Amino acid sequence: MSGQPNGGGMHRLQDVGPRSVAIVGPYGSGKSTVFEALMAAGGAPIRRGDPKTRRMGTEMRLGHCTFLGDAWSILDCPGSVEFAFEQSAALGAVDVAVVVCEPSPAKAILVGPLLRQLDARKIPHLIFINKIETLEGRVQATLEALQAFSQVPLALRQVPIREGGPVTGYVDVVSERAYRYRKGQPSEVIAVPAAVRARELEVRGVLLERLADHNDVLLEKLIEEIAPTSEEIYGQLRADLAADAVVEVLLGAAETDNGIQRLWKTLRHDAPEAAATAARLGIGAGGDAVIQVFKTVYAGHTGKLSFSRILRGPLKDGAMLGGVRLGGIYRYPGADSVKVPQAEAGEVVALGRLDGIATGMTIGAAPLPFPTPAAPVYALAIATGDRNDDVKRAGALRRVMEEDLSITISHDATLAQTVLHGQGEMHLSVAVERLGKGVGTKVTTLPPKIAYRETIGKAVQQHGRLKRQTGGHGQFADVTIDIAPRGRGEGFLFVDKIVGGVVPRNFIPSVGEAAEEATRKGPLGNPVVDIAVSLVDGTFHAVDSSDMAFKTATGMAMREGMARAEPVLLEPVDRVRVVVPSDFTPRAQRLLTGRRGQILGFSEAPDAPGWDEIEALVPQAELHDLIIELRSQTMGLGTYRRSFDHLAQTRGPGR
Ligand SMILES: Nc1nc2c(ncn2[C@@H]2O[C@H](COP(=O)(O)OP(=O)(O)OP(=O)(O)O)[C@@H](O)[C@H]2O)c(=O)[nH]1
Ligand SMILES: [Mg+2]
Repeated sequence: MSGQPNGGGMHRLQDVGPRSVAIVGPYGSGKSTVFEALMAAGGAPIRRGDPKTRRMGTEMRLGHCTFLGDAWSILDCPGSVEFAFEQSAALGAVDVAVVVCEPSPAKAILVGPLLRQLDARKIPHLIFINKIETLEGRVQATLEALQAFSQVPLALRQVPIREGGPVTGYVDVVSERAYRYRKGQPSEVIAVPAAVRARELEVRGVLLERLADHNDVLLEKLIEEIAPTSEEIYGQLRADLAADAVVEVLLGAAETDNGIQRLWKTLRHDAPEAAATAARLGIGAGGDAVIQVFKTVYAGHTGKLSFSRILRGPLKDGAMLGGVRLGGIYRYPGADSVKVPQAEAGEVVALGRLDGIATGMTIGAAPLPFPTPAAPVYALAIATGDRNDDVKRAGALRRVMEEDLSITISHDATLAQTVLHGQGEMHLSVAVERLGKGVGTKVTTLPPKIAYRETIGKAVQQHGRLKRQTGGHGQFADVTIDIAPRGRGEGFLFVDKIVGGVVPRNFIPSVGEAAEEATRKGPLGNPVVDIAVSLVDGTFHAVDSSDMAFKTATGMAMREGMARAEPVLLEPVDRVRVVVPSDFTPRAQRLLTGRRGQILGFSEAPDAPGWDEIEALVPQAELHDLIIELRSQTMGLGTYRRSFDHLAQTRGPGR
């Protein structure tokens, strides 16, 4: 091995304690490949390129390894927007994040939401431009495209070397050493090629300028054209990363291990120590262990596992955490977990049997912030199975929600349906699969039913009469009611207009109740809304009249009357706020109008410069698969929120 290029700050590297890193980035950028390459370089016996894990990542993966004597916990996060909450949750559990992306300016926009989140949460991060051998054009173009989405200045740390064709190596602009990639081996040191010398100096100049923004000594040296020491550069890089003041941008190709040693060394030198992260979160040293749970999993044999960041340690197995006795601490040195007696501050581990302790909870200190899942954008009803499974199913549903806070469940008694809400087809299919395991049978799903309502188009008067002679005494009641439409949203109203006691006082409430009960199912089969029912006349019998008889007579009058009153189907219409990068605004508008949407307007999205928010009124019946089309037309970036707005007259579902 060549000498330690990063000699600066050596003494600090003794005993920094364990640290944690999250590998994040858009779908398919190579995060799992980076994870595996880092683990392998850290001596972990991990299978590389397992097709099972190379399927679209749907769940976070945890690994533990050691690089040059430092212990690391690594989180491999899924990249699909449908699993964005996994990334958000993981980001709160680490000292540093590595944003993996592709060397393509056109794809930089996919990293935008993540960079915005990292800046907003002040999470130290660096960027790893992966698949560098596929680079076309200049890396500078990708850098500039990425910069447009980062509030914090980006600084390229490496300049690619091309010997005629694709990228074959790089110059590290801090050490000013050149390396040629070798497949599956550490890169070899070569002389800095003359062709990249000028570019290297330029990129180094930019990096130094960025660092000098936060360092007067460095700034003075730059002005006086004195070369800063490596020590000064490394020190400032570390400080700027910790403060999220500069984002280092590294290059590589994880599949062939290229750039992985450089990435590891950068993490080792520049990532904040766990104590600094704890301090950033307001957790002081000394005292009982502090943990935050960021993910819960029900694993077959181990039972409940709470993936947690240890913010203050040590944490010993069997310790009391929030009144619960800890039943197992697990690390993941390879594909399988191992049980350990103790874990240290800075680690991410799985904790066993923390009953009653939920994702997001902080134990041992005041609650730390935890991200809130995005509003659901896709829903599926689950087919009602065997009644006997109800209890089992309720338990399984609860666990599905515990395992994934971005899944919610609603139950609509009127429609007799249970609905799962989440972030998309893939997201829900994972949840449904888990649900199936929980109940022990395959769970089938269907599009949720729409909560149609109905009302009437005109006022009618209706007479209803019950006269029955059965055995002993009979049943008698006679009512005349007016049924009239009311304004949208005004609800049901019962009015007593009886004069002269033609219907005795004590029977009148029963008439009101029966009228309201009759609105549960109107002539079109839906609940009836926005009508007024007035009792205007009636007769009674001193012996044969009863509450029951008046209810029956009213029910008959309601059924006949409503059917004659021009029943009208009403459909729920939601207020929808679609958020897309502004380039996609016209498409999103077309999509909404194509779904019977009425556009109310659009404006710049709050907290998302360059994005628009389009507001529209759209019938719920058109929203079921809106997210699928929206994503397919917006590179997966578009999203929306919805809330019920009003009921509108419609020709019905069979239009
Ligand atoms: N050309 C090239 N392809 C790569 C490189 N690294 C990864 N890939 C490929 O990129 C694809 C996606 O890799 P993954 O590691 O699964 O990507 P990911 O970011 O984990 O994907 P998700 O978890 O689904 O978001 C795979 O086909 C990899 O073989 C690389 O350095 N060069
Ligand atoms: Mg992956």
